[in-house]
Amino acid sequence: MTEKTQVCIIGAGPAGLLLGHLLRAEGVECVVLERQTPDYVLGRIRAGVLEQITVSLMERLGLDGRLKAEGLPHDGFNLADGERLIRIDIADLTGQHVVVYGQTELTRDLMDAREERGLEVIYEAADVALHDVEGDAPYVTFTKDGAQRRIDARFIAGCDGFHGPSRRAIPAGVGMEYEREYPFGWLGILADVPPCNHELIYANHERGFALASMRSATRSRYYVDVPLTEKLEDWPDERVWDELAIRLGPEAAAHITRGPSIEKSIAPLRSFVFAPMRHGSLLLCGDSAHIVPPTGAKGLNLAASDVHYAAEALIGFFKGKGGEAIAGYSDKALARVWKSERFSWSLTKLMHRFPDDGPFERAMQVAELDYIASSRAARTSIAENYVGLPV
Ligand code: RFL
Ligand code: PHB
Repeated sequence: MTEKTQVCIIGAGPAGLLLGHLLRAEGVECVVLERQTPDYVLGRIRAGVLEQITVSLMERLGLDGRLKAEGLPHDGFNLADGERLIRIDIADLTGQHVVVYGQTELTRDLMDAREERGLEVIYEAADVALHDVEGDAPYVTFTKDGAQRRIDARFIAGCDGFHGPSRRAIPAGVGMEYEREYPFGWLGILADVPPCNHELIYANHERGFALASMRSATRSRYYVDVPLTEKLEDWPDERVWDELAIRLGPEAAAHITRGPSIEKSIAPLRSFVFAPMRHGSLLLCGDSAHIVPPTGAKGLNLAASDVHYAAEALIGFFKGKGGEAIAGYSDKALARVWKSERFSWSLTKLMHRFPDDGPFERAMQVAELDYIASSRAARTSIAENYVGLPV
């Protein structure tokens, strides 16, 4: 069976669904192909902090009702180092704020609007493969319910995450991969207990990194960094709570409410960029083109800014601007990607104890934290990166 559309989007994570809705809102035809079921996609607990770009795309779509009602605006966050707590007052320093609203909820809002907005998403699409991406008549083949299908399109948007097939459809030698792996992962737990603080706390402790985050006034999300060799079985809930209480410092520890985890997982940390983000008729968006370590809360927000540029390019193309609209996509997206990569990498280096670090590296961390604590300029630099650089 062969179908025809203007844009075939691969992946129905936040990038794919956002792009699909933005294109449909401007009358561009598209189909989204997703390997997993909707429940599986919603079961992945990931990002929690939204920048203004992500909020404004939801506003533009008129899908921000629940986000406005249930999202928690945060005017600041904290860096903890042993017993001291350095507050980054992002509202005072930048005049902006971030919104704590889970990626799961954002994805659910986009999923729920599919029918009303006429966005076709084919879930459980197996063996997705991209063809002829270099020319102007690319197509995608896949299997659904045992039947082979084909979608012809003018463009393909690769929104299929780090492990998806889109980036791999670009011939070797065309692009360049920049990569840095970190010698630890984040072990995260989600629990239905009130958060220990009304703002996020990123902690650098001699036993390792910890983050206190939340999803609501009654649901907390916490992380500790662990060596990559560690197994989840070795981390019963009590061990995680004990470690959090030490690493987050005495003030936070006094307010931690313990409870059974409803999700627990270990995610490796990586910095990765693939450039360029377009090859012929294939545009890459989100994690398919780049990964940041979660320390800066940038991954989902970068996916949103890519989608902003990709929607502008594709809508421009179909509204008569032609190839010129598409030509600038990669450079525009990458300019913002590299700045977020830098911020995520530098905050990761500042807040984690690396196995090879000696007293000198630790002294550099202490000096930098002292500088941040004493300099409004230093705090402004962190705050403006945290709320998100201009699009
Ligand atoms: P996704 O969400 O991975 O979605 C890709 C989709 O493509 C599908 N797919 C395929 N579909 C069809 N055929 C195939 N062969 C396919 N292969 C894959 C997948 O099933 C999936 O549905 O990528 P997208 O849309 O680019 O979104 C990126 C974000 O998910 C990611 O950057 C963030 O979650 C990163 N991240 C955070 N970002 C933030 O902005 N703020 C945060 O606070 C934050 N915290 C985090 C995070 C990521 C984490 N982990 C687990 C990696 C915390 C953690 C722990
Ligand atoms: C989260 O709540 O999951 C979260 C918050 C901030 C980060 C990373 C993850 O930097």
